[in-house]
Amino acid sequence: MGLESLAQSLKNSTRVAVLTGAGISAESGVPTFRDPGGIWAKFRPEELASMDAFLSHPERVWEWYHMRRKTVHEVKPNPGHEALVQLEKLIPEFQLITQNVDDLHKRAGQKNILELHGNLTRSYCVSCGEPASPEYLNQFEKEIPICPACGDKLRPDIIWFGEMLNPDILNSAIEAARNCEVFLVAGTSALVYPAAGLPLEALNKGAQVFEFNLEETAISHLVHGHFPGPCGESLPQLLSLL
Ligand code: BJW
Ligand code: ZN
Repeated sequence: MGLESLAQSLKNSTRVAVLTGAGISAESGVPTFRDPGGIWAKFRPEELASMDAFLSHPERVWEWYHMRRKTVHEVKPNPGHEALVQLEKLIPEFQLITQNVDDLHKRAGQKNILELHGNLTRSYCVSCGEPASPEYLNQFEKEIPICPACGDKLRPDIIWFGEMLNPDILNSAIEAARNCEVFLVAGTSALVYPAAGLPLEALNKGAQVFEFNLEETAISHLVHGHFPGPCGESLPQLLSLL
């Protein structure tokens, strides 16, 4: 199915959900996880994004997160993020579901967002659970941030491998996937679960599912349409047809 047919389906839809991944922020200058040159090209995920890694090398894990916070602070949302903000305004029931932790959807002006994997600007204490403000966290540029309440280590408010997603957020995402008429998937390799199961939930309930990605992914053979190319171009192109 082509972009024009998708635009027609969107015009006839009241319930639309969109799942995004690292690829939508690539054109802003945020490295992806699994592409050549992406974050995982230099480090294995378990070496950084797990509680085991944090317990054995908290300074290395924080160094990585400080570096990423700096990167996202220096970049801006791109036309892909902006097209989704415009799409939200046209659809009565619109749900954006993101795996990204970079805050760029919010900064672009997106309203209805479910952040499945947390957010780089947030942190909380490993002992007392107290969250720290982004302003407090910003005082730390290299070292391990310390909880202002109890003095133990803060950790990023990010879902690491082997950790449960927030059940309320995940359930809302599953509900949106099951209830929508059209489900768009943009810039994700669709390898990491449970997020990668959402397009399958949508398909099972009879939604039309479309993918925007540079490459074929784990779900490309299942979807109703695959739009190749950078989503900073393809998503605005879709918007121009609405
Ligand atoms: C473009 C583009 C452009 C580029 N335009 N496109 C075996 C089977 C099933 C599940 C498991 C399993 N073994 C283990 C698991 C569970 C595990 C999992 O799924 N692992 C898989 C790798 C197999 N999942 C979990 O652990 C989750 N928790 C869980 O399951 O809890 C229950 C449980 C508890 C206890 C024990 C077992 C289970 C938690 C997952 C949390 C994921 N967190 C991460 C890291 C956070 C760290 C951080 O960000 O700081 O989240 S992983 C990392 O991957 C990050 C991302 O959100 C996530 C998804 O990546 P994404 O966004 O798809 O990026 P890429 O790089 O993979 O892809 C980019 C895509 O964009 C590519 O396709 C490009 O082509 C494309 N692209 N430029 C368009 N311009
Ligand atoms: Zn504390």
